[in-house]
Amino acid sequence: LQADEEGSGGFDFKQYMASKAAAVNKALNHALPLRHPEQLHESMRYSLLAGGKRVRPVLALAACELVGGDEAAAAPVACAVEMIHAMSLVHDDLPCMDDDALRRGRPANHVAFGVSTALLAGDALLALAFEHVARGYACAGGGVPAERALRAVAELANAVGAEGLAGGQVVDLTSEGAPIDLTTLEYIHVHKTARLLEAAAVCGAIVGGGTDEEVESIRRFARSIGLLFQVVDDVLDVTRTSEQLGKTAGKDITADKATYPKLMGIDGARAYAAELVARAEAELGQFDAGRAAPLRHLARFIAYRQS
Ligand code: GRG
Repeated sequence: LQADEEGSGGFDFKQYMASKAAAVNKALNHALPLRHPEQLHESMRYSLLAGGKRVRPVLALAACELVGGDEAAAAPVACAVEMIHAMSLVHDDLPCMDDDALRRGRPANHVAFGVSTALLAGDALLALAFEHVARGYACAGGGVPAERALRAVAELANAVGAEGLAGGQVVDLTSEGAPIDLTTLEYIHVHKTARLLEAAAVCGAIVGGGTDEEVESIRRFARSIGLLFQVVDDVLDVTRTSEQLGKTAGKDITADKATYPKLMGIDGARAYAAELVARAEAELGQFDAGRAAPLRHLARFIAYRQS
């Protein structure tokens, strides 16, 4: 999508993302020291601490502040969603899943550490995510009542399991090679991508003390930007691939993959992306405009990115 107006309103989104991501990186490094058994911890740290935009933790922090919570209250869930994200990437790259040798421009975890260690590192990161939340909110840490912490744990677990990432992944894997319709494509992206973004924002809003209505509005916002993320990715794939094909005799990387442009046409996919960003922004309408600025800019960043 092309941004029709800058509309930054004096808010420096790049600076906001950079400072939040730096704080998250520090907390993650602290949460996962290198200790015995070193092979396992090195493998966990390799995938948790190397790069990544940290979009999910920033969503958790921003949602918490949007409902009037203190940023510190969201720190445990912000770290947990990134641990879950990291483990899902490690497992996604395994030979029995997508079988990818590269992740974020480096060897995938199983290429660097071997399949058994990568599998266990993923499991251990998932366990650490829940331990980190439980310990972070034990003794009303950060002033978050246990009842809110428990609701956040249930939200996270639901996002990981059969109704979330694992469910989306199985439908993706079992649909491979066969033509799929828009409903199945949407199911895969809602579960594989949008669900964890949604859980990140919802958990931030819960621990921040949002009302049920606020939490559900933030859920709809995050689900829209999760889908938007995927639609824009598919549109960019088409643009990138045709540029590449213009220069070299490269192969179409999307040849055997169902995408929004294939199922809706490129103009249809662009119109859908515009609708999703409008839906996301509409959910923020009920909140204080200043407090909503980070999330409004995050939605625009996802919509208007060029790579
Ligand atoms: C959760 C138990 C359990 C198993 C994992 C493998 C799997 C089940 C699910 C796959 C989930 C997956 C890899 C979804 C893709 C998500 C996605 C859009 C990744 C890219 O996110 P970015 O751009 O990545 O935020 P960075 O590198 O910036 O962190």
